[in-house]
Amino acid sequence: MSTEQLEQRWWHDAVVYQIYPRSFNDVNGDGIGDIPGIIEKLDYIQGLGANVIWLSPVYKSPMDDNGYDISGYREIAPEFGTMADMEVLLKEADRRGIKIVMDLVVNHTSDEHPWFIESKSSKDNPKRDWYIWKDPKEDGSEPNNWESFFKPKAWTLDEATGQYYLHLFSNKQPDLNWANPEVREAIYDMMHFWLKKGLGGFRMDVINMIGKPSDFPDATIFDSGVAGWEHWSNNLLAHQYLREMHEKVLKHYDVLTVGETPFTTTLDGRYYSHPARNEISMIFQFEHVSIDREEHNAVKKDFDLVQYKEIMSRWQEDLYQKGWNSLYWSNHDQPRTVSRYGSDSPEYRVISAKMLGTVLHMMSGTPYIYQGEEIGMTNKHFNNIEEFNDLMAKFHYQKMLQRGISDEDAIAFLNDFSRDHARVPVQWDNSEHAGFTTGTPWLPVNQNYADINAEQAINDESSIYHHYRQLIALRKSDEFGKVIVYGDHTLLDPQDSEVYAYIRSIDGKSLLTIANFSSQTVQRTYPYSVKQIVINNYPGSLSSIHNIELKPYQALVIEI
Ligand code: TEU
Ligand code: CA
Repeated sequence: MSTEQLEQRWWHDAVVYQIYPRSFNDVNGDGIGDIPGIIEKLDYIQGLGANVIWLSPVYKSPMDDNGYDISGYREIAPEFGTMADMEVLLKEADRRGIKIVMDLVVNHTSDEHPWFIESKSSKDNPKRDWYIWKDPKEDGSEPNNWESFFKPKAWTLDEATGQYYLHLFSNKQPDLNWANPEVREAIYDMMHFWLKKGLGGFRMDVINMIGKPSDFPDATIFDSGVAGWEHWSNNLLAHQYLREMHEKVLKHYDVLTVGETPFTTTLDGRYYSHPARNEISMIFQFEHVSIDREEHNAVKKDFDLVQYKEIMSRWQEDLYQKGWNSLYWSNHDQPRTVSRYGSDSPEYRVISAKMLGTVLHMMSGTPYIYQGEEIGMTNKHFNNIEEFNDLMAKFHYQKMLQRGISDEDAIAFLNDFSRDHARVPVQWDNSEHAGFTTGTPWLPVNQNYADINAEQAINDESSIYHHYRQLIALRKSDEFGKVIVYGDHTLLDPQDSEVYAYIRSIDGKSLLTIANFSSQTVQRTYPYSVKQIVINNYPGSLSSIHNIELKPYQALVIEI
């Protein structure tokens, strides 16, 4: 198929930088990152070359889940700033050619949202049906056996009215009832409110979970850690609501929409992102961030490059001309990229972080960079459960102990996978608290900030930051932009467990990416002639790849 068949959209060659506001940059010294702090760093993001910012939630919230529990959709949380600050951010970003994508968290609200307060107040309140209320079973127990991501059960009893309400996340995050058209209208209205301010789009939190089957059947699958998912993820209702949302809201704006969608296959990916289906631009799939852990049994598995390549290639190929991919190594829910997939040892941190960036940024789709990834920030060591902040870490810890896992093993598992790793403040310079705040940071900084910080990275031409800058520039370049954005994808040597090599091609132009995921020097042969080396994370040049020696974590992009 040719590119002509896929209508070109502005977000096809966009590069997104994700900001988790609480941990990004604090200007008023209260220890919490804020919107003025983001404005202060817009030049930094522009310097990197990203042209979209995805802002994790900044709305009014009691912060049970750091803003993913919203109590006012049209208000800014005071700790982050004011609506006036938000408008300045939009304006200042726009001046730099950067669009702002906000988080849309509408599977649930906070239990402190006025809608829920009304809904809870009595069984005949007009907003009762805005949330999902059910009578107990005859024995008084929960209406069904669904589990929650953050609690043992997905239902909490309201003593006053004698009914349970549904929450797929914490009990402070009640699920909205999307079956009620008034709820949907209220959400669409709110989306117009923000889009009219000039927003570049939305990242839609767990948007594949908004459809709940009306009979609320018991779960039948119990191996994922969240019983019930086969009923509430990716069902036809979710697609129907998204198509309605497109019709009533999205089609009136030229925006980027990305759905966060755990439990998805590439087929689901097509249904969400094929332009002709009028749903959303792209989704975040979870297959590749699930391969090194089994959350249900709290088991860490070895990273298997062969499996990783199989997953990524399948997404590249199955969505080619049939949808659109998002590309990410990390976000605010995942450990740090270089610690997880590369090496955070002093010897290999920089080189392996560049390798990982290269592999991702040469693929087809829209790349997302998580704050700090571009300077190779690493996981932090947490000594005990008190040092973790995230409600999910605390819940998993309890769950692990109940299953007979030792404190030591539970802490080790969290040190590999806790969401807190991503939420440790960004390291800006080598002053106290890494320049994140002049006060006391809400979550202590990683002590390696003297070596790893943005100021150092900007001043060092050979830093990860400058490598990312070059990768982004390639995607935007006349010479290679088209093949990077629209080329087809061919995986080489699927069984090679050390080297990831793939070719992107279009209109007779081809780029070969070769990346050594191991800390060994390896020999490989590729039957192509070298036109030019496009980028290389090691110095030096080469003229042939017929017998090439790949250094530890070496990554090259070659025009062939
Ligand atoms: O995450 C949804 C989700 O599936 C997570 O619980 C995921 O399983 C976990 O974070 C993986 O480590 C979204 C947001 O990204 C997350 O921050 C919120 O806590 C959650 O929704 C509830 O809004
Ligand atoms: Ca602040």
